[in-house]
Amino acid sequence: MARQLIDAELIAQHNESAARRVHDDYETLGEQLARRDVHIDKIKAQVASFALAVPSWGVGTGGTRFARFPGRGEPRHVFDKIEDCAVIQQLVRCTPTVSPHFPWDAVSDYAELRAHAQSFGLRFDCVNSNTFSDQKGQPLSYKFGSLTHVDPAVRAQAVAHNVEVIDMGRRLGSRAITVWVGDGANFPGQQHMRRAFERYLDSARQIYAALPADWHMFIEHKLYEPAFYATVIADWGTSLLAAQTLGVKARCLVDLGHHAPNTNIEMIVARLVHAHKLAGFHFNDSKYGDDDLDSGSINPYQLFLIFNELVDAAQCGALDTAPAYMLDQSHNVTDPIESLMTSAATVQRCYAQALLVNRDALAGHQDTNDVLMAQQTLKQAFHTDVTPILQRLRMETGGAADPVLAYRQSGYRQHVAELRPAATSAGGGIV
Ligand SMILES: [Mn+2]
Repeated sequence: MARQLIDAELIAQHNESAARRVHDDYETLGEQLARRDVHIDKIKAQVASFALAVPSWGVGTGGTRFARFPGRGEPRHVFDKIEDCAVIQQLVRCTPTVSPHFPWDAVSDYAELRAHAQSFGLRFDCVNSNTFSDQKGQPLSYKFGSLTHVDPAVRAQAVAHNVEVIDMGRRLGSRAITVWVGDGANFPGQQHMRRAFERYLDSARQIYAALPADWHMFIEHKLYEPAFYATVIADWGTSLLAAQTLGVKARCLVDLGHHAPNTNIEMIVARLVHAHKLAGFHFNDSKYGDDDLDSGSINPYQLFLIFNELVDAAQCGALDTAPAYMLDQSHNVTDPIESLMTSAATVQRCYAQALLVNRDALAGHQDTNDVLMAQQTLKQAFHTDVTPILQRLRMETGGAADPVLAYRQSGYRQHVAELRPAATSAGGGIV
């Protein structure tokens, strides 16, 4: 039995007060879906197997380049972060894994950390390296790049860090490392663009060579920032080129915020699925750039359309491995636990909605060029409120009908605020 940080009795009472409403709403939705020949219990069963990881850095308050406003009871170290992740999982029941980021989550005893997570029923997802900022005591600086630096000694240091992260991940039971580099140029002429990419490939090959047999290397692209003029791994095309050059264990990770506004991300998904190179996602939302806002807060339809591609690919047998799903957000003005729970449910919601797409009808409309009915077929699924499915699922698995309400009722934040003195300088770790 996993340890529980929120009183199970409180959750039971919370669910009891919601039980009648959820029951009636589920029955009503079931009747609606039955008229479309969709069996609600089958959808619920499919949604039950959906899971996504919470990033360890997500439970701390983020910040911008202007300021960071610390929240109350922020986690002081990775053990506290695991506890906050455990609260999220206890209430939403679709976030059973944590994605750690090094060096911030480095510890002296990885067996102890793994056992700590396991005591809450949590496992570790992809590990993340950091060569985008300098750490105290680090011999060589990444100011002018890491894996692509002109100095071979800096590149060697960056490679060694990634290899070390793989080793830490191996001890934690991870199966993949996500590599994002901020390397690039801020001004024209600063960097020889072709040679910088060749240096990247040379460094990446060394990381790739250190992967255990059953591991993957996820390459995360990002359009701009901190390099404002030219980023070495700027887009999915460069990422795909690198992944294809490195080998079968290398795949492309899509962070939704790492694209220009209005980029058709669902089409990128379709291309990567075609190439058998889709690693997975960092979910977030944005209005202007890499805003790191809560998933679905700005453009939920885009999130739905991404899952529409994923569900179609899965049902066609086009996915050779299941994509890795993770949230990657920065919470500046909300309680991180509340944002992460809401975002997890939002991603889960889009998956459920994508399952409702009438694919036979859609294929028929596509084949007859019935444009209006094709898009209406997608809209019908997107407009369906699947809340009762998500609520019932949570209630059946020990979670809360309304996770944020139950969390607030629990007083967890006030409790940890007393236990955890205010941090003066919590580390970063947002990519
Ligand atoms: Mn990311």
